[in-house]
Amino acid sequence: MIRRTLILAAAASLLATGAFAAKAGAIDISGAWSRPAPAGGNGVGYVVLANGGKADRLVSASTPVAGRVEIHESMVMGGKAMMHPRPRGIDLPAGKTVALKPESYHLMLIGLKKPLKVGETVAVTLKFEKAGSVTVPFDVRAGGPAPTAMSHH
Ligand SMILES: [Cu+2]
Repeated sequence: MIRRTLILAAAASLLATGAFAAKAGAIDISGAWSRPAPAGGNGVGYVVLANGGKADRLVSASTPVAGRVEIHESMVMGGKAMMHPRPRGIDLPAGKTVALKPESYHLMLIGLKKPLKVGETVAVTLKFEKAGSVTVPFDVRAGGPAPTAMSHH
């Protein structure tokens, strides 16, 4: 009885934090999620990258469900929410964890070929300079802080 309770608790905590974790070299990839978005619009992607190895870089990403994926950074400048493309990607310092999250770094899925619906997963391939490529399922869910003036954030 106690054991079953523990297993259920473990399963529940996995669900709460994102059940999927992947690895590319020494980089632990977890908590990948996206938001619902209509076909023809832009989607977002958030994920936590914990680099247990040498300095690396997230250089690009791609997905079959969008025309292309850009790496962006959101910031507030002069009271306005802005976002900037990061064409060189995101540095992943040795031993550090970098989170792509609302109001910060994010993936932008440009030109969705189909709607992203809550409960589905989107396969996104992340490409690292040294660790190579890995395809990660992003859970589509509502939530997080309310979108900013940039409606897709
Ligand atoms: Cu963006």
